[in-house]
Amino acid sequence: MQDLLQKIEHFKSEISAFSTTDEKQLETYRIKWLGTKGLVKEIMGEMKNVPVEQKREAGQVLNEFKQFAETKYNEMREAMGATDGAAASDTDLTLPGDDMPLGSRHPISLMRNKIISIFQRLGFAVAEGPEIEDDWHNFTALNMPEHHPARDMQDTFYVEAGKNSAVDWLLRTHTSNTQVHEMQRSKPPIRVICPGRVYRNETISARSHCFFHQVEGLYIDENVSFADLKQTLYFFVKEMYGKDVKVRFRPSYFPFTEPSAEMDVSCFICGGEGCNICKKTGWVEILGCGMVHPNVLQNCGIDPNKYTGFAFGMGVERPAMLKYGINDIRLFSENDVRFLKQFTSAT
Ligand code: 2U9
Repeated sequence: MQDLLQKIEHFKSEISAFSTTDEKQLETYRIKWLGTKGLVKEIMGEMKNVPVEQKREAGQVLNEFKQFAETKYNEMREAMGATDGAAASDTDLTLPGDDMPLGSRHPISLMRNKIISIFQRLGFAVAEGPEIEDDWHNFTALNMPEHHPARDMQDTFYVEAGKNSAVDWLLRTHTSNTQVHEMQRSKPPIRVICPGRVYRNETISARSHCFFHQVEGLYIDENVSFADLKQTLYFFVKEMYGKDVKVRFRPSYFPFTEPSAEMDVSCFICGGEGCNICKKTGWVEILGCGMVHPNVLQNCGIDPNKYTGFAFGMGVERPAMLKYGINDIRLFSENDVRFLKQFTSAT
């Protein structure tokens, strides 16, 4: 017992003599005296050697010593400006809170939203559909006969179906499945814009990926003509690329539209002079379009003798790459925060 008291006196004078305003030294103090393997714990352990009749007195002395070491620690900490012990009156509750850190929009979302908002102003509604689709909604309904090359295994990711499945399931190769669902679900007039992710079994490189994004549109009503298609797309181009861009249509082929066309705009990088982006042609292809094939209307339960319609489709990645100067399509899906945080948080 005498030994214990002497030791405590010795420790107390060591603690009294110590003072610091340095965080590291304070932490060293904490570990030395108050840590799980510190001297306070150690000396508390000596209680077991104290004779029973002296245990009460020893307990008091030890507890007092522990408080002494703790008080010293708290005093030094407070003197260094630690705030967690601050009294309520020190806190100004009228101060505005800290700003919440805001993320940024993905460049694909920014481009998709820009495209969508232009068509929304023309009265198109946004529709979304499933990414896992059956063969009928992705191909058959769209006038793609069973042995059409676009159905080849190399282009389409098929999903392994249950043993007794009567249908082939796949990852949609375009968002056109959504328009098919819309046509089945409602009657004309139909005016929808269908954004979403699509999948194709292609080798991944800087230029192409096995999944990418599209925005497609569909307008069906009585007397819808190719003139309506052109007028709608002219408006889109002016809003998207500026009023001075020129537009041209080239005849094309898609199984689901007839006639079909591809639309180019005068190169918005070089202004038509000829550069790498337009491959010195002065024109950049931006979308495909056409009048909905009567077979497609029929397949989806719409009378092709009463109604006509136009459709169009465009990729999102390429315009986003041109707008933001991105040279590798893989950056869009790698989720590298250093890449993502460069884009605005606006819609
Ligand atoms: C229905 C009927 C017709 C959608 C269309 C295109 C032309 C087209 C491509 C552009 C670049 C796909 O992302 S891309 O590779 N799309 O050229 N898409 S017409 O036609 C439809 C859709 C649905 C019911």
